[in-house]
Amino acid sequence: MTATQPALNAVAGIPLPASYGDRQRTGLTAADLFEGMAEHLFFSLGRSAIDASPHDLYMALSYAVRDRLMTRHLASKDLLRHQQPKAVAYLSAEFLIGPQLANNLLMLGLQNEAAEALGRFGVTDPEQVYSVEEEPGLGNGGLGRLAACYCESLASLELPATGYGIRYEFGIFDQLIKGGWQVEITDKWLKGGWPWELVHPTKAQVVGFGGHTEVWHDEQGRYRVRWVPSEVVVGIPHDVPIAGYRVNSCGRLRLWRAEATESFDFHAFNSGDYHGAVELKVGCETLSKVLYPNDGTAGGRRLRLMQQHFFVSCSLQDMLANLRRRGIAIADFPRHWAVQLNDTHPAIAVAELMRLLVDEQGLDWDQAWAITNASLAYTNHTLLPEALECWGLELFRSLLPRHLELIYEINARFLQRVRLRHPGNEQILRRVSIIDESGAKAVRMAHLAVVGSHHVNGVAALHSELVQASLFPEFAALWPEKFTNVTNGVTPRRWVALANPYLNALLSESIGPNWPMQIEALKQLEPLQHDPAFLEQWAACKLASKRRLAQMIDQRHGLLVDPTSLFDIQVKRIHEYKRQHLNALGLIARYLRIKAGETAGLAPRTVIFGGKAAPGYAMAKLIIRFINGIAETINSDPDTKGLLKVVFLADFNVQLAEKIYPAADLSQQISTAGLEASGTGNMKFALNGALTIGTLDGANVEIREHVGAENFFLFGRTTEQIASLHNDGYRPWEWVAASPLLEQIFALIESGHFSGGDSELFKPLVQNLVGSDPYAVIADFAAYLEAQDRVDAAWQQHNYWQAMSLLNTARCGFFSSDRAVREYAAHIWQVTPARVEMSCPI
Ligand code: F58
Repeated sequence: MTATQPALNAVAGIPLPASYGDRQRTGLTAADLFEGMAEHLFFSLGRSAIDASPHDLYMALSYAVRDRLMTRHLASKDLLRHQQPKAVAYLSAEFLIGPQLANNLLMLGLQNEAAEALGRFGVTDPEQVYSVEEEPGLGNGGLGRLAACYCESLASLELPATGYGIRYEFGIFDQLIKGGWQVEITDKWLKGGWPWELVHPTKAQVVGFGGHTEVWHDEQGRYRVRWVPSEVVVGIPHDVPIAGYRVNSCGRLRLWRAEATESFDFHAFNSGDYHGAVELKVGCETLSKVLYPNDGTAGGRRLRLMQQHFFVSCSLQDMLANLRRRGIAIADFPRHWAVQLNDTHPAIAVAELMRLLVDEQGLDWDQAWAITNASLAYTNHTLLPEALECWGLELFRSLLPRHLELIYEINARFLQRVRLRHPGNEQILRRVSIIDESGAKAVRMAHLAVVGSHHVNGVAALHSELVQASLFPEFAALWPEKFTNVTNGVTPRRWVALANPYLNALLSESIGPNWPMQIEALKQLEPLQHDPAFLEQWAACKLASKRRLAQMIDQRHGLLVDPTSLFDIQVKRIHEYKRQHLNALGLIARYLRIKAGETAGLAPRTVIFGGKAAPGYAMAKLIIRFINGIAETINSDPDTKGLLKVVFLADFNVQLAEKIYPAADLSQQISTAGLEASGTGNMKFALNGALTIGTLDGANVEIREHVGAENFFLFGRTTEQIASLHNDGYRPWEWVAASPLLEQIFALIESGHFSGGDSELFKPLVQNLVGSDPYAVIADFAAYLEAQDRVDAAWQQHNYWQAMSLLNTARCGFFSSDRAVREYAAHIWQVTPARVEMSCPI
């Protein structure tokens, strides 16, 4: 690569740092990177090259790469200042961005140069340096990872954007497996220093909590309300540059860290409410301490609401300050910011923006409401009732008294509209009200988000239909144009180009090196399904990824697996609706078949699981124990040799995922129909050429449509059939009694065969399945086994399998997050690309 110095001065007009132009800061050759690293080793880290550890080299290279992002970052900011394009504010309580170094090298086109520079420090395998990076686990799963993919696509498509969130000091826990059980360990991702963030204390914002409201009248005699919080907390922004793929622009993730102010609530203190005051003080200090695992337990709910308000308020104030700095009138807020609410976690934005506009800026209600409504849009990610956020009224009032008043006003005006449409229908009013009065009163955040947004979208076609038909039917009737679908997508840069270097090389050679930004080019692979020589290359790529994973399994778990066996993988959060236990029961059936000597037609398999259970979710943790019990029994039984191995890979995270998705032959997407909103792992697997065994759920439906029904192993009841199963009085114990196989499986489990003779251990799981089976595991069991038989049969025909695998990759371009982000941009945000003109080498 030749270094082309960006002509920043001429174009952007920003004052450049004195050292700009220094090759070690901005140059793009291996020699430049080497010099940059040497400088950072010495001056930023105080280390000499001779005794630099892999971590030192990681830090030095990261700083050198960050230098190169800075020119792009500043040029992008400058463009915003001068051209004033509309920008996206993506509000999300979670961003699971994964390791940064290797990804940024890919984005800048510096992978080879970095490898060479590291080579000059004596590093033979760059992975040894890249793998020391602690990834920021600032999310639980799919929702947080989606936010990260969208930030990357926004940057790559040159759409101006800021992702706003929380800089949790402790992210999602690290998972150990001990004695087959999940053990949670605190995630200390910041302990070695994290080189990718820039702190901006001068851009701090102040956020209030508690206290009371007061009425006053302004100079024009207008009725006004002011909120007098009892406690304030300061939000300090930490910015992470988000590189676009081979473009000059650079996006931004702005994460807020909470800091308590000096003062504490003297008023509450003096009035004798010492505990109240101290509690608030402690709460403020711990606001950005820890990410909440999604276990829905009551403990810590107060802190979670505080976290939500904290980052939303900081972010909205930041957007307003940004307009003020640029001399833009408040009325123009919606012309400059498209604010996306990633689920209901930031839904307090509806009330907070109203408060900022009405109370602080003095706008009248209608004007403020028009701005709020024209700015906000809401994405729903779940239909599960337990995941729909509601806040008890008393908790809400004690923390956000002014917001509750505003919500009552918003609700009153909204219900008035509903009343006009449905005169006398009190039932409808009760159903749609933002305040749930059916039991202990509570604020329904999803209703607040729907009322306050101009668009509401689900995340896959089926899910969006269900959002309208079963979750918000009354709202959809009232505002049909508000509801839409944007099927999720994943970035092909991280999930194929970076994660799968073997496939990346083959694709670049066969369809051209620009495929990561021109994903539809994957279609050109289709004719190659008939080319046996190409199919051999295709199979060789897969085998290389499987060998890499096999090595990792050996290193981490001391288990040898055969890379030529069928790699059958289910990785995702552990949850009953995702039905890892259906997979586990299927494994026992396979084991019994092997024990009975009925092995004809069985494909040798390595069945791999991975995923974390919420710490408070006992049944999910028992499912992990169950899988590990089965694994132990099967792996130690000589009869299974060469036919079946089972692995539970501990601590599934982005780093591990990058090794897993490329290595899969079969992807298990087996949730109960109607319950998985979309899934995104399903897309990562398919893009990497895995075939799916799956139900008609979430985005599986669309994956199957794209790849073709003949290249997808479908099974199971549909959403409607699941509903009628339950409506007709589902009695799973009768199904078990009618199936000799299921009887045998449960008898074996109850005998303690998978629990070292302990016949009690899995009782709660067995009782749950046989006694109620809320997720229809038993009802779908026979169909699942039958689909697995089809998998075995297809695996026997090597070329046929490889052709199906190729078609999965070729036809899944639709699931690129670029497509999804373009849909949001065109239909919801109304934002267009803003090109940073500086010559950037590719
Ligand atoms: C996931 N939701 C959906 N929530 O389950 C998945 O189908 C979808 O593909 C994905 O969003 C992206 O749209 C999800 O990950 C959470 O992790 C919540 C975090 C906060 C607590 C409640 C769960």
